[in-house]
Amino acid sequence: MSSSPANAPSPAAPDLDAFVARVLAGEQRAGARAMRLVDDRAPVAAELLRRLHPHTGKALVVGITGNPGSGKSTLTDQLVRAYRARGSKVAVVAVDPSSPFSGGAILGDRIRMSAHATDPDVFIRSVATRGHLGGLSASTFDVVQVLDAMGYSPIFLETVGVGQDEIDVVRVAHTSVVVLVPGLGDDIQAIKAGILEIADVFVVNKADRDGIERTIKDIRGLQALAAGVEGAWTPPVVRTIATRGDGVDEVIAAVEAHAAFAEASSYARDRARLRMAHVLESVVIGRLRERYAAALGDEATATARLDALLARDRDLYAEADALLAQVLADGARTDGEEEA
Ligand SMILES: Nc1nc2c(ncn2[C@@H]2O[C@H](COP(=O)(O)OP(=O)(O)OP(=O)(O)O)[C@@H](O)[C@H]2O)c(=O)[nH]1
Ligand SMILES: [Mg+2]
Repeated sequence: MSSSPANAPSPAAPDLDAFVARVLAGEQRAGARAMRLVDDRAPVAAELLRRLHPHTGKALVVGITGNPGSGKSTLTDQLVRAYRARGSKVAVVAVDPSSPFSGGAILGDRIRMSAHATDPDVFIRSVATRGHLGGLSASTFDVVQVLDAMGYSPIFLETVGVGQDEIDVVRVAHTSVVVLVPGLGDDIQAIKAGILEIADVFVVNKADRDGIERTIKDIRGLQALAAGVEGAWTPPVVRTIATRGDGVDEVIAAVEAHAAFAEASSYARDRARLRMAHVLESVVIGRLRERYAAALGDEATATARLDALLARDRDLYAEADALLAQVLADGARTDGEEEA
């Protein structure tokens, strides 16, 4: 897996040039193909991403996180509508950490079935866990890179839940919107579990339901508890009724205020650096994992290795060093091939 076979089909340089140009021109079919290549970890994917990278960093990437059914897709749909009305090219990446399907329809469904599905300036894509040894944040980042290079902005990342996987994915975003609903004590527990750390904007959706004041009070209470850092951003709390589009303009104002703050403040630059460190680490670890899996060998070889370790026939640390040496040697060889 790690060493791309020398005879693997990969577009010749002129083809790749033309292909990259089509992606950069924002052609949807070329973009979709680029994402598939990246998804399948095709031999050409690394070179493709390398060429797109200088053209990225322009998009506003907005994470939309929250418990199942909180209204993320409904809100995203409204945000897409509002940005389309301003003439922006908008992308939605639906991330489902629990789904084994890639490019699947699970989360994207509600948006895909909406009016935007036929709009050529709206790109909708799903990302799932299948086969992504680099983890979800690395694969999400790759998809975002392609969309960014294609000229989409904003790019919305819709993620289910508030667990560690989701928090990792949300780190790819510049601005994270956490969607809560009234009357869920568990929601507040989830906030304590780490969402406070990532929320740049709180949306309390379903404001047409009872208990909204209580939920807002709970969020404020948690914010007061969290030690205020000098120069830090205090996440605004916006109430919405996503089904009616109520409060959507306020969400956009809050998101853009955060983005402007992020541009200007050193605190935000530190956070951006942390985010980049996280992404860099995910990409490196992902590549190492792939090479490690290849070095471990097929199932029979791996089983024999592990049994030898279990029987103490082989030394664990010597085995680890040998595997590491092989991983690094494979890496050197693969890099050589890619440049050839
Ligand atoms: N009453 C009310 N219902 C809403 C509101 N926003 C969304 N809903 C409804 O809540 C349900 C779930 O909305 P979705 O947008 O699919 O929620 P989601 O967070 O994307 O759900 P998952 O993707 O399954 O996690 C739908 O039936 C919506 O119509 C709101 O502001 N008020
Ligand atoms: Mg949804």
